[in-house]
Amino acid sequence: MSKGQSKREREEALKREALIQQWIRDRADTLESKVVQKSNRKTLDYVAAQEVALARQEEIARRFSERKFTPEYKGKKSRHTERKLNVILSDLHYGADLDPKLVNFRYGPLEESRRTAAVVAQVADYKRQYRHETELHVHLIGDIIQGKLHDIQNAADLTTQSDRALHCLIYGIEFLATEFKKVIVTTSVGNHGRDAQRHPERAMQDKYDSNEFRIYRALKYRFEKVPNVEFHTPMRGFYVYDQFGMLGVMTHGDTIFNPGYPGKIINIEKLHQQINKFKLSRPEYNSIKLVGMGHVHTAMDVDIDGTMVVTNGCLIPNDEYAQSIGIFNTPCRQQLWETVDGHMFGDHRLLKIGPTHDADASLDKIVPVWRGLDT
Ligand SMILES: [Mn+2]
Repeated sequence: MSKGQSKREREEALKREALIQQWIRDRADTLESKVVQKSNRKTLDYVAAQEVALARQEEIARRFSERKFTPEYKGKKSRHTERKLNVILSDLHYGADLDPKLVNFRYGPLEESRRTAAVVAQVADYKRQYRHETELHVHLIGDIIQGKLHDIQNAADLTTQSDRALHCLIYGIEFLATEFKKVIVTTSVGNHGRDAQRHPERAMQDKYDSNEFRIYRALKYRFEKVPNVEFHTPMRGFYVYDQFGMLGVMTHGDTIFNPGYPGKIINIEKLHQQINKFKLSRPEYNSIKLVGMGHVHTAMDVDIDGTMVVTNGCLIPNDEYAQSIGIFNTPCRQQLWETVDGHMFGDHRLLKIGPTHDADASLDKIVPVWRGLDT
Protein backbone atom coordinates (compact mmCIF):
# COMPACT_ATOMS: atom_id res chain seq x y z
CA MET A 1 0.00 0.00 0.00
CA SER A 2 1.48 3.36 -1.06
CA LYS A 3 2.28 6.13 1.37
CA GLY A 4 -0.16 8.97 1.58
CA GLN A 5 -3.29 6.84 1.20
CA SER A 6 -6.05 7.91 3.51
CA LYS A 7 -7.75 5.43 5.81
CA ARG A 8 -10.91 5.69 3.71
CA GLU A 9 -9.00 4.93 0.58
CA ARG A 10 -7.42 1.85 2.21
CA GLU A 11 -10.83 0.63 3.35
CA GLU A 12 -12.18 1.12 -0.18
CA ALA A 13 -9.31 -0.92 -1.61
CA LEU A 14 -9.85 -3.75 0.90
CA LYS A 15 -13.56 -3.80 0.14
CA ARG A 16 -12.84 -4.06 -3.60
CA GLU A 17 -10.41 -6.88 -2.99
CA ALA A 18 -12.94 -8.71 -0.83
CA LEU A 19 -15.55 -8.27 -3.55
CA ILE A 20 -13.23 -9.74 -6.18
CA GLN A 21 -12.44 -12.69 -3.95
CA GLN A 22 -16.11 -13.27 -3.35
CA TRP A 23 -16.80 -13.12 -7.06
CA ILE A 24 -14.06 -15.71 -7.71
CA ARG A 25 -15.46 -18.00 -5.01
CA ASP A 26 -18.96 -17.67 -6.43
CA ARG A 27 -17.65 -18.35 -9.93
CA ALA A 28 -15.75 -21.41 -8.68
CA ASP A 29 -18.88 -22.68 -6.96
CA THR A 30 -20.87 -22.23 -10.13
CA LEU A 31 -18.26 -24.01 -12.17
CA GLU A 32 -17.99 -26.80 -9.63
CA SER A 33 -21.71 -27.30 -9.57
CA LYS A 34 -21.71 -27.37 -13.39
CA VAL A 35 -19.03 -30.09 -13.37
CA VAL A 36 -20.97 -32.07 -10.79
CA GLN A 37 -24.16 -31.66 -12.76
CA LYS A 38 -22.46 -32.80 -15.94
CA SER A 39 -20.94 -35.86 -14.33
CA ASN A 40 -24.26 -36.57 -12.63
CA ARG A 41 -25.97 -36.40 -15.96
CA LYS A 42 -23.42 -38.80 -17.40
CA THR A 43 -23.87 -41.13 -14.48
CA LEU A 44 -27.61 -40.95 -14.81
CA ASP A 45 -27.39 -41.57 -18.53
CA TYR A 46 -25.20 -44.60 -17.87
CA VAL A 47 -27.51 -45.99 -15.19
CA ALA A 48 -30.49 -45.42 -17.44
CA ALA A 49 -28.76 -47.19 -20.33
CA GLN A 50 -27.97 -50.12 -18.08
CA GLU A 51 -31.56 -50.29 -16.99
CA VAL A 52 -32.77 -50.30 -20.58
CA ALA A 53 -30.26 -53.00 -21.58
CA LEU A 54 -31.26 -55.14 -18.64
CA ALA A 55 -34.89 -54.69 -19.44
CA ARG A 56 -34.24 -55.68 -23.01
CA GLN A 57 -32.29 -58.75 -21.94
CA GLU A 58 -35.09 -59.73 -19.62
CA GLU A 59 -37.57 -59.27 -22.44
CA ILE A 60 -35.46 -61.41 -24.82
CA ALA A 61 -35.02 -64.07 -22.15
CA ARG A 62 -38.76 -64.07 -21.52
CA ARG A 63 -39.48 -64.45 -25.24
CA PHE A 64 -36.98 -67.32 -25.55
CA SER A 65 -38.46 -69.09 -22.55
CA GLU A 66 -41.94 -68.74 -24.02
CA ARG A 67 -41.09 -69.58 -27.65
CA LYS A 68 -43.27 -72.09 -29.38
CA PHE A 69 -40.59 -73.47 -31.79
CA THR A 70 -38.45 -76.33 -30.53
CA PRO A 71 -35.89 -77.87 -32.93
CA GLU A 72 -36.75 -81.40 -33.97
CA TYR A 73 -33.43 -82.31 -35.69
CA LYS A 74 -31.40 -84.21 -33.14
CA GLY A 75 -28.47 -85.10 -35.46
CA LYS A 76 -28.01 -88.26 -37.50
CA LYS A 77 -29.18 -91.42 -35.87
CA SER A 78 -26.68 -94.23 -36.10
CA ARG A 79 -29.18 -96.66 -37.50
CA HIS A 80 -28.35 -99.67 -39.64
CA THR A 81 -27.75 -98.60 -43.27
CA GLU A 82 -27.07 -101.06 -46.04
CA ARG A 83 -24.05 -99.80 -47.95
CA LYS A 84 -22.48 -100.79 -51.24
CA LEU A 85 -18.87 -99.85 -51.57
CA ASN A 86 -17.77 -99.48 -55.20
CA VAL A 87 -14.23 -99.58 -56.49
CA ILE A 88 -13.14 -99.27 -60.10
CA LEU A 89 -10.08 -101.34 -60.91
CA SER A 90 -8.85 -100.48 -64.36
CA ASP A 91 -5.80 -99.48 -66.30
CA LEU A 92 -3.59 -101.72 -64.24
CA HIS A 93 -1.46 -102.63 -67.26
CA TYR A 94 0.18 -105.65 -65.66
CA GLY A 95 3.20 -106.91 -67.54
CA ALA A 96 4.16 -103.52 -68.97
CA ASP A 97 7.69 -103.83 -67.57
CA LEU A 98 8.50 -100.11 -67.67
CA ASP A 99 12.23 -99.49 -67.74
CA PRO A 100 13.41 -96.59 -65.50
CA LYS A 101 16.12 -95.85 -68.08
CA LEU A 102 13.35 -94.79 -70.45
CA VAL A 103 10.61 -93.39 -68.19
CA ASN A 104 10.29 -91.89 -64.68
CA PHE A 105 9.45 -95.05 -62.77
CA ARG A 106 10.06 -98.78 -62.98
CA TYR A 107 6.88 -100.89 -63.24
CA GLY A 108 7.66 -104.58 -63.05
CA PRO A 109 6.47 -107.58 -60.98
CA LEU A 110 7.43 -105.98 -57.65
CA GLU A 111 5.71 -102.65 -58.34
CA GLU A 112 2.53 -104.18 -59.77
CA SER A 113 2.16 -106.55 -56.79
CA ARG A 114 2.73 -103.82 -54.20
CA ARG A 115 0.50 -101.32 -55.98
CA THR A 116 -2.30 -103.90 -56.17
CA ALA A 117 -1.83 -104.61 -52.45
CA ALA A 118 -1.88 -100.88 -51.70
CA VAL A 119 -5.22 -100.51 -53.48
CA VAL A 120 -6.95 -103.47 -51.82
CA ALA A 121 -5.55 -102.44 -48.41
CA GLN A 122 -7.05 -98.96 -48.82
CA VAL A 123 -10.37 -100.50 -49.85
CA ALA A 124 -10.29 -102.72 -46.75
CA ASP A 125 -9.46 -99.73 -44.52
CA TYR A 126 -12.47 -97.70 -45.71
CA LYS A 127 -15.06 -97.19 -42.91
CA ARG A 128 -14.25 -100.40 -41.10
CA GLN A 129 -16.89 -99.54 -38.47
CA TYR A 130 -19.65 -100.25 -41.04
CA ARG A 131 -18.18 -103.48 -42.35
CA HIS A 132 -21.07 -105.67 -41.18
CA GLU A 133 -23.49 -103.66 -43.35
CA THR A 134 -21.22 -103.19 -46.39
CA GLU A 135 -21.06 -105.19 -49.61
CA LEU A 136 -18.13 -104.62 -51.96
CA HIS A 137 -18.60 -104.14 -55.70
CA VAL A 138 -15.47 -104.36 -57.83
CA HIS A 139 -15.78 -102.91 -61.31
CA LEU A 140 -12.92 -104.56 -63.18
CA ILE A 141 -13.23 -102.58 -66.37
CA GLY A 142 -10.28 -103.12 -68.62
CA ASP A 143 -6.64 -102.56 -69.46
CA ILE A 144 -5.77 -105.21 -66.94
CA ILE A 145 -2.74 -106.17 -69.01
CA GLN A 146 -0.44 -104.00 -71.10
CA GLY A 147 -0.93 -106.20 -74.16
CA LYS A 148 1.03 -105.77 -77.36
CA LEU A 149 -0.50 -102.67 -78.83
CA HIS A 150 2.05 -100.27 -80.14
CA ASP A 151 5.08 -102.57 -80.46
CA ILE A 152 5.13 -106.37 -80.26
CA GLN A 153 8.63 -106.36 -78.80
CA ASN A 154 7.68 -104.05 -75.94
CA ALA A 155 6.46 -105.35 -72.53
CA ALA A 156 6.50 -108.93 -71.19
CA ASP A 157 5.27 -111.76 -73.42
CA LEU A 158 1.53 -112.31 -73.31
CA THR A 159 1.71 -115.55 -71.32
CA THR A 160 3.71 -113.74 -68.63
CA GLN A 161 1.34 -110.78 -68.70
CA SER A 162 -1.68 -113.06 -68.15
CA ASP A 163 0.10 -114.93 -65.40
CA ARG A 164 1.03 -111.77 -63.56
CA ALA A 165 -2.50 -110.37 -63.92
CA LEU A 166 -4.01 -113.58 -62.53
CA HIS A 167 -1.46 -113.59 -59.71
CA CYS A 168 -2.17 -110.01 -58.58
CA LEU A 169 -5.93 -110.15 -59.03
CA ILE A 170 -6.38 -113.54 -57.33
CA TYR A 171 -4.37 -112.46 -54.27
CA GLY A 172 -6.10 -109.08 -54.24
CA ILE A 173 -9.67 -110.42 -54.54
CA GLU A 174 -8.97 -113.22 -52.06
CA PHE A 175 -7.82 -110.61 -49.54
CA LEU A 176 -10.97 -108.53 -50.11
CA ALA A 177 -13.11 -111.66 -49.67
CA THR A 178 -11.65 -112.04 -46.18
CA GLU A 179 -12.55 -108.43 -45.39
CA PHE A 180 -16.10 -108.08 -46.77
CA LYS A 181 -19.16 -110.25 -46.24
CA LYS A 182 -19.77 -110.22 -49.98
CA VAL A 183 -17.61 -109.26 -52.97
CA ILE A 184 -19.24 -108.86 -56.37
CA VAL A 185 -16.87 -108.50 -59.31
CA THR A 186 -18.19 -107.41 -62.71
CA THR A 187 -15.90 -107.10 -65.71
CA SER A 188 -15.60 -105.24 -68.98
CA VAL A 189 -12.75 -105.43 -71.46
CA GLY A 190 -10.43 -102.61 -72.45
CA ASN A 191 -8.35 -101.89 -75.52
CA HIS A 192 -4.98 -103.08 -74.21
CA GLY A 193 -6.13 -106.63 -73.61
CA ARG A 194 -7.38 -107.13 -77.14
CA ASP A 195 -6.31 -110.06 -79.27
CA ALA A 196 -4.31 -108.24 -81.94
CA GLN A 197 -4.81 -111.09 -84.41
CA ARG A 198 -8.59 -110.74 -84.21
CA HIS A 199 -8.62 -107.01 -83.66
CA PRO A 200 -5.52 -105.33 -85.08
CA GLU A 201 -7.34 -102.01 -84.66
CA ARG A 202 -9.90 -100.99 -82.06
CA ALA A 203 -12.33 -103.83 -81.39
CA MET A 204 -15.72 -102.83 -82.72
CA GLN A 205 -17.29 -106.26 -83.05
CA ASP A 206 -17.09 -109.14 -80.60
CA LYS A 207 -14.97 -106.98 -78.36
CA TYR A 208 -15.10 -109.69 -75.69
CA ASP A 209 -12.97 -111.98 -77.91
CA SER A 210 -9.77 -110.86 -76.28
CA ASN A 211 -6.88 -111.88 -74.06
CA GLU A 212 -8.47 -109.89 -71.28
CA PHE A 213 -11.77 -111.76 -71.40
CA ARG A 214 -9.83 -115.03 -71.13
CA ILE A 215 -8.27 -113.73 -67.90
CA TYR A 216 -11.70 -112.70 -66.59
CA ARG A 217 -13.10 -116.16 -67.26
CA ALA A 218 -10.14 -117.80 -65.51
CA LEU A 219 -10.78 -115.55 -62.50
CA LYS A 220 -14.46 -116.42 -62.54
CA TYR A 221 -13.71 -120.14 -62.42
CA ARG A 222 -11.12 -119.57 -59.71
CA PHE A 223 -13.72 -117.95 -57.41
CA GLU A 224 -16.65 -120.17 -58.40
CA LYS A 225 -16.52 -122.11 -55.12
CA VAL A 226 -15.78 -119.16 -52.85
CA PRO A 227 -19.17 -118.57 -51.23
CA ASN A 228 -18.92 -114.80 -50.71
CA VAL A 229 -17.47 -113.96 -54.13
CA GLU A 230 -19.73 -113.44 -57.13
CA PHE A 231 -18.20 -113.01 -60.57
CA HIS A 232 -19.98 -111.63 -63.63
CA THR A 233 -18.30 -111.41 -67.03
CA PRO A 234 -20.87 -109.89 -69.39
CA MET A 235 -19.91 -110.21 -73.07
CA ARG A 236 -21.30 -106.87 -74.14
CA GLY A 237 -19.00 -103.84 -74.29
CA PHE A 238 -20.71 -102.28 -71.26
CA TYR A 239 -22.85 -103.38 -68.36
CA VAL A 240 -25.69 -101.77 -66.49
CA TYR A 241 -25.90 -102.45 -62.76
CA ASP A 242 -28.54 -101.77 -60.13
CA GLN A 243 -27.91 -100.61 -56.56
CA PHE A 244 -30.93 -99.75 -54.40
CA GLY A 245 -33.03 -99.40 -57.55
CA MET A 246 -30.63 -96.85 -59.03
CA LEU A 247 -28.86 -97.69 -62.29
CA GLY A 248 -25.25 -97.20 -63.28
CA VAL A 249 -23.37 -98.11 -66.44
CA MET A 250 -19.76 -99.21 -66.68
CA THR A 251 -17.54 -99.55 -69.72
CA HIS A 252 -13.86 -99.23 -70.45
CA GLY A 253 -14.25 -95.98 -72.36
CA ASP A 254 -12.44 -96.72 -75.63
CA THR A 255 -15.74 -97.63 -77.32
CA ILE A 256 -19.43 -97.02 -76.44
CA PHE A 257 -18.60 -93.67 -74.88
CA ASN A 258 -15.75 -91.54 -76.07
CA PRO A 259 -14.69 -89.34 -73.18
CA GLY A 260 -11.70 -87.95 -75.08
CA TYR A 261 -8.03 -88.64 -75.36
CA PRO A 262 -6.39 -90.38 -72.36
CA GLY A 263 -4.99 -87.78 -70.00
CA LYS A 264 -5.45 -84.90 -72.44
CA ILE A 265 -8.93 -83.69 -73.30
CA ILE A 266 -12.11 -84.77 -71.59
CA ASN A 267 -14.93 -83.16 -73.53
CA ILE A 268 -17.86 -82.64 -71.17
CA GLU A 269 -20.21 -81.29 -73.85
CA LYS A 270 -19.62 -84.31 -76.10
CA LEU A 271 -20.03 -86.67 -73.15
CA HIS A 272 -23.33 -85.02 -72.26
CA GLN A 273 -24.66 -85.73 -75.76
CA GLN A 274 -23.42 -89.33 -75.69
CA ILE A 275 -24.98 -89.98 -72.28
CA ASN A 276 -28.29 -88.52 -73.39
CA LYS A 277 -28.29 -90.70 -76.52
CA PHE A 278 -27.49 -93.75 -74.41
CA LYS A 279 -30.28 -92.95 -71.97
CA LEU A 280 -32.77 -92.57 -74.79
CA SER A 281 -31.83 -95.91 -76.35
CA ARG A 282 -33.98 -97.86 -73.87
CA PRO A 283 -36.69 -96.58 -71.55
CA GLU A 284 -35.11 -98.21 -68.49
CA TYR A 285 -31.77 -96.50 -69.19
CA ASN A 286 -33.48 -93.16 -68.84
CA SER A 287 -32.92 -93.09 -65.11
CA ILE A 288 -29.20 -93.90 -65.23
CA LYS A 289 -27.49 -92.01 -62.41
CA LEU A 290 -23.84 -92.91 -62.92
CA VAL A 291 -21.53 -93.55 -65.86
CA GLY A 292 -18.18 -95.13 -64.95
CA MET A 293 -15.19 -95.43 -67.25
CA GLY A 294 -11.49 -96.16 -67.32
CA HIS A 295 -9.24 -95.58 -70.31
CA VAL A 296 -8.46 -91.89 -69.74
CA HIS A 297 -6.00 -92.60 -66.88
CA THR A 298 -7.28 -89.42 -65.26
CA ALA A 299 -9.45 -89.76 -62.16
CA MET A 300 -12.33 -87.35 -62.37
CA ASP A 301 -15.88 -87.08 -61.10
CA VAL A 302 -18.27 -84.62 -62.62
CA ASP A 303 -22.01 -84.19 -62.35
CA ILE A 304 -23.32 -83.74 -65.90
CA ASP A 305 -26.95 -82.68 -65.76
CA GLY A 306 -27.70 -85.02 -62.86
CA THR A 307 -25.66 -87.97 -64.11
CA MET A 308 -22.45 -88.61 -62.24
CA VAL A 309 -19.57 -89.34 -64.59
CA VAL A 310 -16.70 -91.09 -62.90
CA THR A 311 -13.49 -91.71 -64.83
CA ASN A 312 -10.74 -93.80 -63.34
CA GLY A 313 -7.06 -93.18 -62.95
CA CYS A 314 -4.45 -95.87 -63.49
CA LEU A 315 -2.11 -98.15 -61.58
CA ILE A 316 0.71 -97.98 -64.11
CA PRO A 317 3.06 -94.98 -63.91
CA ASN A 318 3.60 -92.90 -67.04
CA ASP A 319 4.71 -95.22 -69.86
CA GLU A 320 6.75 -94.58 -72.99
CA TYR A 321 3.66 -94.21 -75.17
CA ALA A 322 2.24 -91.49 -72.91
CA GLN A 323 5.63 -89.79 -72.84
CA SER A 324 5.74 -89.84 -76.64
CA ILE A 325 2.49 -87.86 -76.82
CA GLY A 326 3.71 -85.30 -74.29
CA ILE A 327 2.37 -86.70 -71.01
CA PHE A 328 5.26 -86.87 -68.55
CA ASN A 329 3.64 -87.65 -65.25
CA THR A 330 0.42 -89.44 -64.43
CA PRO A 331 -0.98 -89.42 -60.89
CA CYS A 332 -1.86 -93.07 -60.19
CA ARG A 333 -5.37 -93.27 -58.71
CA GLN A 334 -8.32 -95.66 -58.45
CA GLN A 335 -11.86 -94.55 -57.66
CA LEU A 336 -13.77 -95.63 -54.55
CA TRP A 337 -17.24 -94.51 -53.46
CA GLU A 338 -20.10 -95.62 -51.30
CA THR A 339 -23.67 -96.03 -52.53
CA VAL A 340 -26.56 -95.97 -50.08
CA ASP A 341 -30.29 -95.85 -50.71
CA GLY A 342 -31.00 -92.56 -52.48
CA HIS A 343 -27.35 -91.61 -52.98
CA MET A 344 -25.75 -93.17 -56.05
CA PHE A 345 -22.41 -91.41 -55.62
CA GLY A 346 -22.09 -91.01 -51.87
CA ASP A 347 -18.93 -90.62 -49.82
CA HIS A 348 -16.06 -90.70 -52.25
CA ARG A 349 -12.38 -91.42 -51.89
CA LEU A 350 -9.55 -91.30 -54.38
CA LEU A 351 -7.14 -94.13 -53.75
CA LYS A 352 -3.63 -92.83 -54.32
CA ILE A 353 -0.82 -95.12 -55.34
CA GLY A 354 2.79 -94.12 -55.78
CA PRO A 355 6.49 -94.83 -55.37
CA THR A 356 6.21 -95.06 -51.56
CA HIS A 357 4.07 -98.17 -52.05
CA ASP A 358 6.64 -99.59 -54.48
CA ALA A 359 9.17 -99.41 -51.62
CA ASP A 360 6.85 -100.85 -48.94
CA ALA A 361 7.79 -104.53 -48.44
CA SER A 362 5.03 -104.96 -45.82
CA LEU A 363 2.53 -105.00 -48.71
CA ASP A 364 3.99 -108.35 -49.82
CA LYS A 365 1.91 -109.96 -47.06
CA ILE A 366 -1.22 -109.08 -49.05
CA VAL A 367 0.06 -109.73 -52.57
CA PRO A 368 3.44 -111.48 -52.70
CA VAL A 369 5.77 -110.50 -55.50
CA TRP A 370 5.30 -112.68 -58.58
CA ARG A 371 8.32 -114.96 -58.97
CA GLY A 372 8.19 -116.32 -62.52
CA LEU A 373 6.42 -118.84 -64.73
CA ASP A 374 8.46 -121.76 -63.39
CA THR A 375 7.43 -121.51 -59.74
MN1 LIG B 1 -5.22 -97.88 -70.01
